[in-house]
Amino acid sequence: MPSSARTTRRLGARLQLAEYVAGVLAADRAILSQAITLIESDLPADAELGMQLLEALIPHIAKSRRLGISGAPGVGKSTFIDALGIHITRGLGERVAVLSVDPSSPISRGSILGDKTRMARLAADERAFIRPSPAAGQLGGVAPRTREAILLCEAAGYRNIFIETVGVGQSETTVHAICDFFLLLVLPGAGDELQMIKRGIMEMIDGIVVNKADGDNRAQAERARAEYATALHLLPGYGGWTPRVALCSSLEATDIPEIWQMMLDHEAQLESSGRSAERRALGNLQWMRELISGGLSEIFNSVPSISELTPQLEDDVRRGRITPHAASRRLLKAFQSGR
Ligand SMILES: Nc1nc2c(ncn2[C@@H]2O[C@H](COP(=O)(O)OP(=O)(O)OP(=O)(O)O)[C@@H](O)[C@H]2O)c(=O)[nH]1
Ligand SMILES: [Mg+2]
Repeated sequence: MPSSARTTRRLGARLQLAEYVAGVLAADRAILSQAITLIESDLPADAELGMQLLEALIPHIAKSRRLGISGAPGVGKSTFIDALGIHITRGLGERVAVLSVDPSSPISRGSILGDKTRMARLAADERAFIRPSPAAGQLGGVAPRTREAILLCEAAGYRNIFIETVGVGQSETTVHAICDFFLLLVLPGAGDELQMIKRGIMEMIDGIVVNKADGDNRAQAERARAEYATALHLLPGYGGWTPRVALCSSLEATDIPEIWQMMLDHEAQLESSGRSAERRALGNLQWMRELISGGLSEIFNSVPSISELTPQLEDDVRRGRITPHAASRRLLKAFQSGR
């Protein structure tokens, strides 16, 4: 390595493109992590280098299993991923990458630390790569660059990629578009969550795990499973797949092989019905549209008259002096004449 590269690494600055490429392809976890930091950066110079890196890696990207794991805070997502990850690495000899998305709230500072300790066994396994990323205020429940991070992990040869997100209602659409299998973790007392699921996200779910089905919770968990199964049964399913419900104690690592088998069954079913490629294709389409929306708002906000007008109009909307509709029309008009 040239001495200049050593210096930049020591300073925590950027590496050369070739170093990133070689490091990611060699599955060097430190460099993979730095590569994700690069693609998460908003600095223009990083954006350019990040783009070059992705382009250089595209020919090496192999299809992985992308598993989205969502659920309310504290339901046990990290503990579950630790147990499932260990089953896959130690039990099956395959590699696992975990991208856990942190909602960047004050509470979440604890949760990043919590994630590290709750995935302690997996973190110590050399076949695993764990990377928390801030969600940076995105409603999607995914980090702004989760898709790019997935591609980097795929280029590094991770066959299984888990994406841990906190379920916030709306997040599921995006997570669903990114993943091949969307798993929702719930607690034994079904109630509220069942209502939420019925209202909006039922169609997104490929499987439900009733977690913490241990000790005194077991009987209640059984009842919850029956309720969820009834609700899921009303769905038409797709590609010949009907979502399933499983019980699990992540703490005691029970039923983990069965839950992994559920994903494999789903994979086989969607492959045979041709829906697997379709789901990826739709996800890519959504990604392109999101990139266009993002690009358009950048162009919009870079017009001087817009940056001048926006703070005042936002304040007026907040105070109810102008309707959101009228404010948006004024801004769009200013945009059209300002270009
Ligand atoms: N009894 C029991 N406790 C569990 C189980 N799974 C997780 N827990 C506990 O529940 C708490 C939260 O677990 P986490 O794995 O951090 O939950 P999480 O969903 O990742 O939480 P956030 O990332 O903060 O949203 C911890 O105290 C775990 O030990 C389980 O199967 N049974
Ligand atoms: Mg967690």
